[in-house]
Amino acid sequence: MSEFRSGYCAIVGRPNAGKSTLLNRLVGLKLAIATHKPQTTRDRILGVLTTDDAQVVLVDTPGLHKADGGINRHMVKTAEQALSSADVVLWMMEIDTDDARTPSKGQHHIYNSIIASEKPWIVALNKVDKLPDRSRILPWLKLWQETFNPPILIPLSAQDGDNVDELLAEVCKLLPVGPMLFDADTVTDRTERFLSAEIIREKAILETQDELPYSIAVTIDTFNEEERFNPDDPVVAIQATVHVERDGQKRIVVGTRGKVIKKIGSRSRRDLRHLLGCRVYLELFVRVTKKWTHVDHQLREFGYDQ
Ligand SMILES: Nc1nc2c(ncn2[C@@H]2O[C@H](COP(=O)(O)OP(=O)(O)OP(=O)(O)O)[C@@H](O)[C@H]2O)c(=O)[nH]1
Ligand SMILES: [Mg+2]
Repeated sequence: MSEFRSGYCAIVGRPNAGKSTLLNRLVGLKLAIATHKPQTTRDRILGVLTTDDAQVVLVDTPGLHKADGGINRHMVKTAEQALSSADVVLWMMEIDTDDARTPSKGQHHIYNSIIASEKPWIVALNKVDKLPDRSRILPWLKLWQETFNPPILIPLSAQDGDNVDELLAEVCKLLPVGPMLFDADTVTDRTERFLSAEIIREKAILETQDELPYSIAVTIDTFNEEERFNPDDPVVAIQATVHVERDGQKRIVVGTRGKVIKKIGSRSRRDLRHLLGCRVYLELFVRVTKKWTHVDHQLREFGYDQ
């Protein structure tokens, strides 16, 4: 029998590549929120996957982008730290057009960080399902092979699950031999409180447009589990605040006659019920917390403390 392997695999890449979607797909649970908006993930999120032969601790990270300070700085630092403490680096990029696109400056920057880290690495070319015909993948593979010469290059679809098992097998081979790092039944290091706030943030992003998503933060004010184990009617009661930076943004999140915030609430409730496994009372408040994305103490208060 082969020896048990375990370790951390950081999933890094440009914003919107599909990192969080892949984490969820591999773990088989929705741990990380994923939206069409770049820069959705703001924190490191672990997803633990235990098989008979290995335990992979997947580390979802914020997209690597040019950071101008504040929340962006926190995001990039978080991703860089995950990369430097990983055993294996999985670099995800997305196929966004039919024709192979020359890797950008941002991609070269990521390549340099990976090489500097001296870790084993794999490149995943995500979103192959977007190609009208699978043979269109060949120019992408050729271009990426010629530009970066990665030791392993795998085309896949995190959304459909195509080739995802093959990727996982390659990651496991690169992990060091070692014992489990987490209990076999652990799936994440994040609390239900954190995951609940993220679900609400996801719905707020999906229900609003343009630049607003970048200004949204969600805090959980109360998380009452008193009735959670009541066999007749288990329920968790949550009060949460959606923070925005300006009055105009508050008006958008609330919507005419509260239409938007109500929609955010009902969509959140559905996912929260799934996460918590019981009925959920959810009360949402919207508050203007001026320029929170750039104010240090506010960032810390919201948990963005890198
Ligand atoms: N067609 C297609 N879409 C995908 C695939 N994987 C992810 N997406 C979509 O791409 C968008 C971004 O996905 P995320 O998983 O949030 O990407 P991310 O890399 O985590 O993004 P950030 O957290 O912003 O860095 C979402 O709308 C996903 O549904 C895929 O395999 N195929
Ligand atoms: Mg993400």
